[in-house]
Amino acid sequence: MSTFRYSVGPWNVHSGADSYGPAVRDEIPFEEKIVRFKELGFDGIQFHDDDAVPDMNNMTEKQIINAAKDVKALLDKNGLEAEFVAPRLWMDPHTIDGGFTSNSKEDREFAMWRAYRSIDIANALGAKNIVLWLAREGTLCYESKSPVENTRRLLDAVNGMLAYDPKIRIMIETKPNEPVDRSACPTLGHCMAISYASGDPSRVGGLLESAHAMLAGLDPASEIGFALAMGKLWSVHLNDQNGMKFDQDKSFGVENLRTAFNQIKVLKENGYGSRGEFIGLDVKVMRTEKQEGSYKHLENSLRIAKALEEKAARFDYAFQKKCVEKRDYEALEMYVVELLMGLK
Ligand code: XUL
Ligand code: MN
Repeated sequence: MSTFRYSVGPWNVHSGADSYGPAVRDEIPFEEKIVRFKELGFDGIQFHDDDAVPDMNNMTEKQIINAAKDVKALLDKNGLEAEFVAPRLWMDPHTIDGGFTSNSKEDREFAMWRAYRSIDIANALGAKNIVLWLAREGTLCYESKSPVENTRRLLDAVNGMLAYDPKIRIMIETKPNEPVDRSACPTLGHCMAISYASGDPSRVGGLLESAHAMLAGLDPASEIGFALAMGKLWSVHLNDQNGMKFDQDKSFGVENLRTAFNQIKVLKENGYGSRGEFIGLDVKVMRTEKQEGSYKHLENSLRIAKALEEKAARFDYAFQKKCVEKRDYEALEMYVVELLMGLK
């Protein structure tokens, strides 16, 4: 029995286009994805603002809210909960140079408009959280922006959102690079600093993505543990990554099984999920997969995560304690590897 509720976003099933080649599979309609997600065993859906309301730039504020209410009805019909809404501040002509940290005042205002609309959409969907993946908040050319001003602008944007709605919570999804070279908020440590400097630290927390931590040269389980210790880990994007290269969004656990185990273990040990948190699986199927394999990465990631939940439940804490007392970490390490190999 799984102790966690799992979530997924519509972008996690996609047609395979990348920077070097076009789509290789057909687009699957949004409604069809929602039904399939439920069948696969997901309980939560994650949204970008324009996943929920596609043509929002050309709609009034009232039209946006009404369109989001239709999506809420679709979720209700399928027994699904909306986990968060994230303003998609990286696709638009207004956000070429970033949103909150853009050098253009007009573009910064556009970013705030999208952030406020995202809060409206979250409220219509019944989601308590806004996610900020700060894709283009940073620099391609280092001297184009001041790192001090970037940080202050980010903080102002967070404070603006907190003031707009007295209940909404903001989770920063940290990432050190890609698509920018140097990001304004690369790790959960930076996120915690923004939280404590904000107008309401109790409503600003973090979302840790495994691959993003690895891109920063950090261990995802330790990043998770750090934010848990602060009481500020409100979501995760579990996936995997082979080293420090482009963001691969591989199925959870397929490259770094022990690290994956330790992410599940630290979440489980600290009661993650007991306050309604979801485990998001931010994974992408390989471009080589055919149409019928469009959901295979989600099935595989769920299977691996649940199998690791079982391994974590069987972890022998008495043996661990003995090893620690004797300072025999070789024995402890061998035990973990044998557990993962099915030899224990
Ligand atoms: C980007 C990433 C995004 C966010 C949501 O690296 O992880 O999918 O999770 O916008
Ligand atoms: Mn993510």
